[in-house]
Amino acid sequence: MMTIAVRIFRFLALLGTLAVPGAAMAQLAKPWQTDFQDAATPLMEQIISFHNLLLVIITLISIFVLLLLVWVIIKFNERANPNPSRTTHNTTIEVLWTVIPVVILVVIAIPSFKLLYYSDVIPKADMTIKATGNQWYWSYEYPDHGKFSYDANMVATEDLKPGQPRLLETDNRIVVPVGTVVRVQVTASDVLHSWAMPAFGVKVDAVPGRLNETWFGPVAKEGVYYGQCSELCGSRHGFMPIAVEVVSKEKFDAWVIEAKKEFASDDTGAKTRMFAQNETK
Ligand SMILES: [Cu+2]
Repeated sequence: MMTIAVRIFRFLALLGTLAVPGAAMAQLAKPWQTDFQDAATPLMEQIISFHNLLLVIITLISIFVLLLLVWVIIKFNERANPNPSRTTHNTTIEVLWTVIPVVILVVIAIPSFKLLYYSDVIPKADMTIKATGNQWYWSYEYPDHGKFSYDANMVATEDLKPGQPRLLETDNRIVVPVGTVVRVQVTASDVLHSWAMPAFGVKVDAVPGRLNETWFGPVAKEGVYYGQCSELCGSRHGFMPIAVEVVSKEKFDAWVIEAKKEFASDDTGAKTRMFAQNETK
């Protein structure tokens, strides 16, 4: 039963993705998508399996309630049952309809708390990135890799290169090595923003004057992953996307050397980055 419900959902989601030509290895929301993006990290895998568990539970409860309603309508309407019973108490059924929901809630609560702590407690991270939300772009720092920082502005529709998704591509991407656990520190310079990356299972508020922390990884596959600001932050809220490029360790080291030169110290002007021109593989 569980797998059937999940399969129906996955099939519908697949129908949605089939309609999109050539989106290849990039991870982004697709037109008519109904399900999650594919998980790129262990955390997102767990979020999806928890979602699937809940989906089965709510489906079963809904079907059960529907059947009860149908049963009552058919069996106990005025015509079928002209002399209704005068029963007001039934201890057995009252105990059951108290205990069973409690058991269901416990079944939900245990994996829910496990998942909550797994996502909240930051494991030993291999590197740190600091993301700052601005109206309306993100800027990034790599405190472990030297003093450089840069801005990531959305690529306007008319400037898109073939393969670059509209409203999601940035002129400078975040670059991280594959198979790495990354700590992300998130803050904002003006208003509330939110750094969200669906394939990683990450969404954290960017609050002015406060440093929030989250983490992602290890990302198993190289590729480009897309997210967006997920807190209403002003008129261009929908135009400050997040693009994370996961590359090999060697490519990352080469990028760091290049980025140090290009984005040295306080130069945060948006420039075209070394790999930014590589369209989504
Ligand atoms: Cu924002």
